[in-house]
Amino acid sequence: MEPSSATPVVQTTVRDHIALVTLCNQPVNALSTAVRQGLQAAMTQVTADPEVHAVVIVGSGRHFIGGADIREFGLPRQPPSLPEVCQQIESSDKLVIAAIQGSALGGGLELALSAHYRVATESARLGLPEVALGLLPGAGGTQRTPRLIGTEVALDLMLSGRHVGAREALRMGLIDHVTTDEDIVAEGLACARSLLADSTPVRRTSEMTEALADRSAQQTAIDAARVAVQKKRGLFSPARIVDAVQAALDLPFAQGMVLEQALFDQCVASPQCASLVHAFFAEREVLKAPETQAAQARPLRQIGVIGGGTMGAGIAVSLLDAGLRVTMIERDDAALALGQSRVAQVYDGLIRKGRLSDEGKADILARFKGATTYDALGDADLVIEAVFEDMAVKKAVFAELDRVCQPGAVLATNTSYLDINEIARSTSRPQDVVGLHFFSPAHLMKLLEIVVPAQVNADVVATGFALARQLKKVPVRAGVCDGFIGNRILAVYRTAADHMVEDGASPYEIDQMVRQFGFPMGPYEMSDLAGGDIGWATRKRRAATRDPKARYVHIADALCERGWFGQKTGRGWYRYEAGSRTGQPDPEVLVIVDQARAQAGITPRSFTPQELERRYLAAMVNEGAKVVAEGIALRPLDVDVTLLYGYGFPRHKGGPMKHADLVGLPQILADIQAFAKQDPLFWQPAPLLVQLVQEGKDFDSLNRRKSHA
Ligand code: 3H9
Repeated sequence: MEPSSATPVVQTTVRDHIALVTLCNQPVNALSTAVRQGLQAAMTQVTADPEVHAVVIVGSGRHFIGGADIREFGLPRQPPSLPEVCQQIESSDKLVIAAIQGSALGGGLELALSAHYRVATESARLGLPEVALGLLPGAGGTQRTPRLIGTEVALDLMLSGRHVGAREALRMGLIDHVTTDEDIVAEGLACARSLLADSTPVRRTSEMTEALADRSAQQTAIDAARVAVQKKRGLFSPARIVDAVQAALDLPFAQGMVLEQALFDQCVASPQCASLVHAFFAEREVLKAPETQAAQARPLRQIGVIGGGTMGAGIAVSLLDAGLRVTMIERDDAALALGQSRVAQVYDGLIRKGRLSDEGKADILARFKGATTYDALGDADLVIEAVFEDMAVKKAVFAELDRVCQPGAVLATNTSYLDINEIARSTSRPQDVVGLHFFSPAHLMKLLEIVVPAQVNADVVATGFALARQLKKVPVRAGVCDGFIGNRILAVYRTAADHMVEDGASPYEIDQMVRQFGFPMGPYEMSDLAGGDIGWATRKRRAATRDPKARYVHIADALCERGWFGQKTGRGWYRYEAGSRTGQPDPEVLVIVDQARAQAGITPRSFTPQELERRYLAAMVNEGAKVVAEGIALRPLDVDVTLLYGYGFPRHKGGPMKHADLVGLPQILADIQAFAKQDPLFWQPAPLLVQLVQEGKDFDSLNRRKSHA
């Protein structure tokens, strides 16, 4: 079969009266302008060809279609639009079959819903994930899906954005047939032959009425979705999805399409869409660190974990979940037993929730060993150290690793703050030493900072990235400094919050503002959750090197001196009833705050939530700019991904640097300069921020430059 027509991205061949229209736009056959034009031309051609009785649409490569081309959002629109192409497909008098393998997502599924029949391989994944980009399905998805499968299931798909497997899609009525044969072209053609043999008529989704027949049940589902959506604080597109589905129930198809288009346009123009699209590309861009392009990862089979505390155990679970073999090292039998039981507890929790069987747990734990001597690590390909944050302790561990590990083993430290260059230099193999900074709880948190010391080999860094992929984590490359990307920035915005508390805001107001902004919790709730003693230890460590002229707020220390470490002690910034993880504001804390103000000679003033937010965010952005300028983060987007995945920054605001771009850098700089009038030492504008404002540029302009080694 020779390609007979059209553009290179859409190829059409005809055999035995069946036209095979193949999308060839790797990697995911996104519906770019060229693809839409190619499809339009192909459909025009096959519709006019009397030799063609049916059409099969397939995607080449791994996926059917990954959706509209997200890179085209924001560019001037080129005809034909995707709704027009879908309409042309559906209007065809010749049978059109969508034959789906891999992913059929967003506009890809909408295109398939415009076909008259759908067949999918067993492994195919289908979904309408536009909501995750701040959008709604804008190529007829909000109108055709309810007509095909009813409002309840359609709304679930559109509001969750979840991808469903082919079997579930079949049960829903989204597709007509699942094939166990993965040769989708053969299956699509066979399906077409069979439908033609049975003289099956075309079946247009837009004309279907059965799924919406019970209007009252359909309306009930819409009403329930509207209530659920109101609880999704601050998100723009979900309410519009519900409005569009309401139109599917109330209006003729053509009018529903007009409304869908108008609502889609509102979503595309929203800052949330810009932020979510930024997050989508940023989390893919972080994978392209220079070392991953330059070197091959070393193979990983056997991993050592030093330390069975909360962090070590969480790391061990993460590794076990990825199918790796793990040996945990602790200093004695009792500590080892405790570490092993922490790991087992995670799996017992899953068994209690019905998500794991006893046999499943046994299978996992068969790959898990413990030892009290480092000699057990002789065959480890990678060792991750997660012991107490103390340089002498860490160096002692690395001396042992240097002694026992095979040549080429990767030696990683999970330190949050310490100088990894110094740790590396203390070994005879600094080229093998890297930072793998997990976040607690390590088996759940997605972020993994890959910290790159001066002497490390590129393939060791690449191994860190490969490990992250295996663990299903999001890796971000970070340079060595106190706190790397995330904790360094956290220290600064937390300090800004402490200043505001001492100046007159209550910690509860700040937490509320931060939650209102979209974080899951505020800095003081976070401190109570993590344990105030952790920050206290860090502050003590830094005391000797702290600039004596820098403002220092003593309130957190005063709480720690009373033994108020947060949830684990029942008191911290909040009070916790026995067994409760929800804190109540504590009047005694406010008395301590008042005393601190008095001691510092501060007359408290009030802050509006907007003022609190501007200071908090400005501190975050300013330090983010310094981190980028120093090369600690490769680009602003690396800062964004770090804050999104490790610190709860709301995804629909894109990360601090994207947020700053949307607010406008001149505004952020003006704020910092105004704050600097009270405290010029703390509020020193980042030179990079000043430069970008002078040049009229934004942070995103730095994301577009090539990453460099
Ligand atoms: C939509 O459809 C709107 C319509 O309702 C209405 C229109 C009017 N566009 O993830 P991967 C790139 S909105 C452009 O590593 P995988 C991606 O950036 C869309 N580019 O592959 C990456 O580029 P690079 C609704 C896209 O195999 C490369 O492809 N659809 C698109 O692990 C490989 O990506 C979605 O939200 C796109 N649509 O996973 C689905 N998709 O190599 C978004 C991917 O330069 N996509 N790229 O870094 C996905 O979820 C996954 O990519 C998918 C493949 C599951 C398809």
